[in-house]
Amino acid sequence: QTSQAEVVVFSVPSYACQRRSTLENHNAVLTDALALLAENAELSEEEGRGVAFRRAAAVLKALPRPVTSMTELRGLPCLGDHSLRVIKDILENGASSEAESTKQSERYKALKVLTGIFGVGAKTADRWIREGILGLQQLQESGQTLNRAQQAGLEHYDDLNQPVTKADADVISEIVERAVVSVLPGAQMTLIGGFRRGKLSGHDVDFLITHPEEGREVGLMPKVVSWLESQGFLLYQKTTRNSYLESKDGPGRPSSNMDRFERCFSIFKLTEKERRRTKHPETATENGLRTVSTPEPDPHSRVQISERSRCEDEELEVDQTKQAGHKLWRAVRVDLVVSPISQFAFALLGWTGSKLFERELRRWAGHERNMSLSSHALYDNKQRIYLRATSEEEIFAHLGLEFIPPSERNT
Ligand code: DGT
Ligand code: MG
Repeated sequence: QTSQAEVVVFSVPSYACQRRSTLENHNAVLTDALALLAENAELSEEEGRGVAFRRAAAVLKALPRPVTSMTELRGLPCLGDHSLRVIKDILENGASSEAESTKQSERYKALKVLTGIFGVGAKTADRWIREGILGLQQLQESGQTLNRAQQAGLEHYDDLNQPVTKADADVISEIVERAVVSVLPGAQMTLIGGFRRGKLSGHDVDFLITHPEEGREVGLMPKVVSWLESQGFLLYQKTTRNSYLESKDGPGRPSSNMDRFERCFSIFKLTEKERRRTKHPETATENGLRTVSTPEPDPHSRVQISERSRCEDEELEVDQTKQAGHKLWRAVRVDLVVSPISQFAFALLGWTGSKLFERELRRWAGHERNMSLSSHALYDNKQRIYLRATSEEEIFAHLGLEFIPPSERNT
């Protein structure tokens, strides 16, 4: 005997930024299917449909246990007719026929392969597919003109489609830290993106760099890039000015700050030697910030001894690796962002993700608070003022939201 009260079991707030979403997921079968349909919609440039599936998946991810019947979903937000059909199909038949047929479709497979090339987006992939190019071989034979990013993407295709581990992200953190300390003592760098949210793997490694004195960060990116280049760490890099004003994010930022906010898309060459060098990365401080001006406390002699024994181990291991025919390095996508300290909290919040969490924060700000949030600033449209913040906590407070730590932004 089931009473009405027992049927309504789950209660979930409608905005993802009001929820605590850890990496735990009790409904992976359902959310995998919805994520696949979301991805297919995004790759077909049907953004609205993509977001609808992403929101539905996020609600299921927030549930404390597996869904077993449709009645349990009553009253939950963000579950549209289409998503409900997909869920019903899975609960009744064990799989979603739509997700399965999408996964098998030539078009989806081709879109996946082609957008797997760094520098190739949905538009380019679609054009190629219409020209009959469905795979890498066909692309290479087609004589299509590829830009520099796409050439690098094709060259390092296998590596870049291999997940980056947390361990490798830590090694790259060390390298970026060395670069930053060499070119500007006192500068600070923070691991952002999925790794800041505690993910154990990712498609790239993202860093935010700043300096506690406003203005000192100007010109920092080219110096960091030159240093990395001179040390042979970069297989590819393209630095762009932040294209915020060209994006669809809406108003929100004084134009004087615009030329201070730069981004570098790069491909790192991560060698076995670097991996060994960084066996025990320092643990980051609570907010993820590391001041890079502090010198290592190790006495010189101790460093030398450990270097020597490490070198011997290394030679042996390198020999073994060579004999096994393995490549001694891998390519890794790395994104660097430089922000002035006055915008640091906004940049940190904006670049930690997840993408849906960010989208939901902006939607909440606009629809519920009449404010415009970006990675640069928070503007109150009613009072017509910018709201200052030096921490993520303050931004959540301005927005009237409970603070959600990075590890619970895995929507
Ligand atoms: P991953 O790398 O696939 O494991 O996952 P994430 O969460 O690290 O995703 P990623 O690296 O694409 O982006 C990290 C966050 O940075 C994402 O939540 C949103 C933000 N983000 C990415 N691209 C842009 C951009 O062009 N502009 C702004 N404002 N934010 C961006
Ligand atoms: Mg990332």
